Amino acid sequence: MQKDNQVFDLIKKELERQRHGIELIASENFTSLQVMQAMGTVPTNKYAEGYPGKRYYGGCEVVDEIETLAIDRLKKIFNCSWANVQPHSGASANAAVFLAVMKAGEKFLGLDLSMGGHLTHGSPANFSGKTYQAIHYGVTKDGIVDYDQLEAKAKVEKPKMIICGASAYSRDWDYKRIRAIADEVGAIVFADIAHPAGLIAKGLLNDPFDHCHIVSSTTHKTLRGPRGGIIMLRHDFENPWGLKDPKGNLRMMSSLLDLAVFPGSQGGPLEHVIAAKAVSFGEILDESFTAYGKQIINNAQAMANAFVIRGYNLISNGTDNHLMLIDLRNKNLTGKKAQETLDKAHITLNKNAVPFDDKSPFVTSGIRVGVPAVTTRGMLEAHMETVVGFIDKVLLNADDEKIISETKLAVKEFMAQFPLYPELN
Ligand code: DSN
Repeated sequence: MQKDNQVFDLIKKELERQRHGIELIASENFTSLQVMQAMGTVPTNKYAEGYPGKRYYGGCEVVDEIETLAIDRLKKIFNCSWANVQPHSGASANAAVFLAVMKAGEKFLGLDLSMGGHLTHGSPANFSGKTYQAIHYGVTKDGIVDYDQLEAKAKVEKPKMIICGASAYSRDWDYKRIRAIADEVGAIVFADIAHPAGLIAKGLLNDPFDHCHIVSSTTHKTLRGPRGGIIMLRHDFENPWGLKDPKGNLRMMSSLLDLAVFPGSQGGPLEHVIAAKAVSFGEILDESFTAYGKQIINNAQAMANAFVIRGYNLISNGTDNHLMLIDLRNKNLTGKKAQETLDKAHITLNKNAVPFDDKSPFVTSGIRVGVPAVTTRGMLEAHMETVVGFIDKVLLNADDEKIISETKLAVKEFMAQFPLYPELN
């Protein structure tokens, strides 16, 4: 068969786009070459419904070894007793958690999407908001999770589950306090650590595992693996909520979650992606990943300072993790205009609602800026100053095509210092 140049030319074009641009989308990263290589391999041909040692098809002995290795490595990273590596994405992982724990119409509490939460934490547009009764907590005027509000709502509403975690929140979480609130009302605590997982993995942020009953994550953000999801338990438990499997049997939480992933919400696992997850988990276990995590935090703080010095208004005035949320209203710009203008200069980030935003989610008053990807490319604190300099220049001259196009050239030249996949051409 002839090589499909039409598709491979487009993939090459995307490689060049990634090489020349400054990637600041907080949820993106660059995997190692071996993670990508593992993904493009023969386990993609294999059906393996079920779990290692308990499959519905023959010929699963090798993918059993691959999946077991991925599970063992993941358990080691987070000091867990159980893990499921099959979810195709973070949203799939979260759907499985809901399926395991909640019945349709039951109540849960999550951070409002407009305050930094995630679609799967109860947005009316998502299964979580359509199938279950979502109650939301928010952040204070200072941009910090409003734990008092969370507590008050939990006491009044008595939710079955409390979700902590966010997709646009720059501060660490008080998991201990959330667990204490949950214990008072008898709720399950579910932490979605998709964003900060790589920092938690190396002990650089608070550890959710001892306080939260269930933890999910994506694998492609700060964990720097292939696109995918995972679910973990540090301590398995015979659940005190009387949760039952579809046949009405009481089961351990690990078993309910396994059933909720397969056959509850997914079919055959993507064993080639699980192989790539295993490779990335091996990289995380290496000591060098600690230095990577520390550099992410140092870069985020250097970037936050560089923005503040230039008069930008950071929600919560800074960051503890890999991202920051900037309110652009004092710069007379919307998030949409900022995103579109920066895109022209090959600086990629996303518009984002800020807490108490007066604009629609399609326009927004803010931008979210993250440093995991530029840190992977080798940037250090001093480079953050240069990057913020580019951003500021473009935003101050958002209608000046000449300045934007000059900045695009300067960005390309700057990025040449940080080669991306030099082995590929
Ligand atoms: N889309 C992801 C993010 O950007 O945070 C969340 O799913």
